[in-house]
Amino acid sequence: MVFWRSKKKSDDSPPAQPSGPAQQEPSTTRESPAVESSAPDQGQAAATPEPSRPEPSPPEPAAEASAGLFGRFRSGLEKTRRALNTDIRDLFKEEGRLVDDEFLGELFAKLIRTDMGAGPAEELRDDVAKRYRGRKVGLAEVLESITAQTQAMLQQDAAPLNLPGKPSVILVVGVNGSGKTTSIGKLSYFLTSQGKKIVLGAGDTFRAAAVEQLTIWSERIGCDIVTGKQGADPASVAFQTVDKAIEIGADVAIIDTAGRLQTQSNLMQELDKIRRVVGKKVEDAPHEVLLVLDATAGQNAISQAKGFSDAAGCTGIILAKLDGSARGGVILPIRRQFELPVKFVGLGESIEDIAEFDADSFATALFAD
Ligand SMILES: Nc1nc2c(ncn2[C@@H]2O[C@H](COP(=O)(O)OP(=O)(O)O)[C@@H](O)[C@H]2O)c(=O)[nH]1
Ligand SMILES: [Mg+2]
Repeated sequence: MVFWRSKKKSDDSPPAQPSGPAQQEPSTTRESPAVESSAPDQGQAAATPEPSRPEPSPPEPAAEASAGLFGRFRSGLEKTRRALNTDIRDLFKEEGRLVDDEFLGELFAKLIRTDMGAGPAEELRDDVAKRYRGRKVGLAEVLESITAQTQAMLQQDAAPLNLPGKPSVILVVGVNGSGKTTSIGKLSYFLTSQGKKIVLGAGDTFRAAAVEQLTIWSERIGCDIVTGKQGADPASVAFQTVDKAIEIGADVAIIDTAGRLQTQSNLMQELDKIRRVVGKKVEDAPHEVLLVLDATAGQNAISQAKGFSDAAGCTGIILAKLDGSARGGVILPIRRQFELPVKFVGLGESIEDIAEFDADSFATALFAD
């Protein structure tokens, strides 16, 4: 049975869950009950009044917005930034340093510790070599060169969320513990503050705690949520969520899903079913399939992205937990190895700790003091 509710805003914090690198998926296999081809049961719909939503904030002037973004990346990337800066500064004990093989080798070793991978670290090193080999350089010059090169490497076409109509449907996928539910909470807040009306769908029906967690987010944001009982068919919850979004004229339906690995074929079929079901309700839905990757998982995040981007038809990445470790360099191979744009980055556990990705501000923040 699927039901929905509108919640008043409250100041409860979302439940903290143990964080950690990509926890293993439950190995249990699940049989999803067939989706009823008939229209969903609307009998459970409670006639609660519409929740109040925060007033949309006025748009910021572009310059201010990008300065704000830089500041947020800067503090979110604190751990990576500190490690990098301390490491690179260590190379400059003396006033300047001769750029020779020894220096270049040391620089490479420092860069690679951020999990950026050998390819990007080589490119950054080679760029410094090309510009400065045989010369004595200062820290500032090297940082400037690395920043510019990183900006170029992170560049992507503008990738705003594709929200073509009312409702647009966003499906959120990824392995267990990557940050899906938290990212949905933060993304919903972000969209709500742009004046959008959101409905959440608690499609992770595998664990009761996941439903509770998303419900608390919905209460904080003041948006509607559709939930099912534990073990309910996620496709049915997804269907009802989209139905609810249509009914109340919501702009965006965001559907949470249980954690899965791209190798679990039964769970990947379940995702297919969710896609089919929402596609029947709204043309071209889901409009976005966002893959949430855990930046603290380093190289694991990369192999996950590889598998998922094909298997689940992903349209973009949310790179969560960039604040959580000194491995923020992982964004470089993620940008490089996948066609998928990074749409958002997660910079903490608070409701505002999500930001639209911007290559220039991000790279500048990464190497900033
Ligand atoms: N520091 C930090 N923690 C995060 C972030 N996103 C999620 N988390 C934490 O990671 C853990 C797992 O998140 P959750 O959203 O439940 O993951 P899910 O299983 O993919 O839905 C929770 O403890 C979250 O608070 C982030 O951007 N930064
Ligand atoms: Mg979850």
